[in-house]
Amino acid sequence: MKRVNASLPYPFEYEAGRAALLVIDMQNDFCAPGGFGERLGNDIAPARRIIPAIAGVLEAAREAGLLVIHTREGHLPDLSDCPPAKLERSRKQGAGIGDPGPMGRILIRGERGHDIVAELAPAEGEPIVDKPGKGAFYATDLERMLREREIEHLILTGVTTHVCVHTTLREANDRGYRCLVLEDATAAFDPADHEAALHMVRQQGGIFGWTSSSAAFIRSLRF
Ligand code: TIU
Repeated sequence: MKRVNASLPYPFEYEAGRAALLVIDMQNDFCAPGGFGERLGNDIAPARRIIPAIAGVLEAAREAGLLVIHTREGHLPDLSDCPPAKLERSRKQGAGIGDPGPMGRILIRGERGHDIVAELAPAEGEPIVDKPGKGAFYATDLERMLREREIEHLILTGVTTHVCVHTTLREANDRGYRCLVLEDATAAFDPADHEAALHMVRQQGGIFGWTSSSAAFIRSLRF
């Protein structure tokens, strides 16, 4: 059993063979200029800043043989998997899903904006879960994938802490997974949203799970 001593609200224990690292939506659409995130009116700098921390966690996780799963938010080219409500709001905000942008059509599968940033490119064999929503469980094979591999613990990284990371965390928590959110390997466009989201994880004795630094998690993997 491995143990993250410095996690909050108390030490997080896990078995490496039953843990998976989730890298959530580290796509050009959220991390690069002209993508969905920036066009929604956000500063994408916080999303870019966590790339090195995630790269460090990825390296340690791969070395330890943890299952690594990447997710991407996006829609089919014909928008048939995009709820009208989501589409309407994106258009009102000037970030119309499917509209042309500097990296191809916004938030559409197969376009450059939809790609994971080069620094965090998935390694051969690492599953990529394409999701139409904020949560990684809704309308995807993620749960089957995790059950097949008898995964019980999830380590969450990526963007944005209060939207796709939190939705995935809540979906996972209700399914019985024990979740650790890495504080410096997740980001929101507004740091206040990031801090609030982390607070919500660990309040009430860890109502949704645990949080720790990525260094504390990496230390736990190596000992
Ligand atoms: N991946 C993800 O968080 N999608 C979002 O739309 N996030 C926002 O904060 N808008």
